[in-house]
Amino acid sequence: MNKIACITGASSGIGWATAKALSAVGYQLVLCGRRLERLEALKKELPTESYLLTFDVQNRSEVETAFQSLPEAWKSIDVLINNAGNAHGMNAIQDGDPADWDAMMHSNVDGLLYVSRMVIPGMIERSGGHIVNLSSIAGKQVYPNGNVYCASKAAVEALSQGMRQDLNVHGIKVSNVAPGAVNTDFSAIRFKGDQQKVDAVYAGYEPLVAEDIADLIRYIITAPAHVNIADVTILPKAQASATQMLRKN
Ligand code: 8X3
Repeated sequence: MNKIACITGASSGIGWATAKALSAVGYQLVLCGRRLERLEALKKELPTESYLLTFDVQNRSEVETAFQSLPEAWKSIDVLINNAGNAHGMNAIQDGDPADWDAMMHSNVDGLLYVSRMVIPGMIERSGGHIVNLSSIAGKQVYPNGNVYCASKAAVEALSQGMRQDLNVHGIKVSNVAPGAVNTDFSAIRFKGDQQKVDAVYAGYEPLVAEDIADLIRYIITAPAHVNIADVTILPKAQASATQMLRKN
């Protein structure tokens, strides 16, 4: 029987590309997102079977109801990719919009916890599994005006370590993936559609694309059973740190 991987935030970007990469190597997929029509479009592109769950990771009761509704054949999740999350706004701390703070902390931190809490008990029962948490270079290095986004990803870093420690005894691998600049709709969401700001983020160098992260995730979860790729930072060649980018005009 094929292994089952569950991907949150599958309706776009890294989640979408990861679904394609894992399906291509035979995984059946539980695809999670808020937009059913996007998940349906993705399902049509995949060579393996998938099951769709629509919910908002920020809403704990929606998360619980969605996972409780999984048919028996889809309950045995082998791999969980905690990908859902985003940045909202980029301001000095005194100018930050508390609604943006809530959105980042609720999706990037609380959402990851709610989903993990629904999936981990089954992994423990089956004495195995693999959780991949999508962090960011922002979780390792704070940068000006990144404040709350950086804090939310620093929390993901801590949770990856904590999960690895608590789940080690149950034979569950936990991996942390920290990308730098990836050209998805990340910046369009962060800057609320301000195209000038979006273009400035990716100007003058070749950023990563979602498929680069998907390739890495595929590698991480198909590594030999005795290997755990615990923590990877993945950057464009032009990027040396959260704030240092080699740009050419
Ligand atoms: C995305 C990378 O550098 O914009 O998490 O924070 S960065």
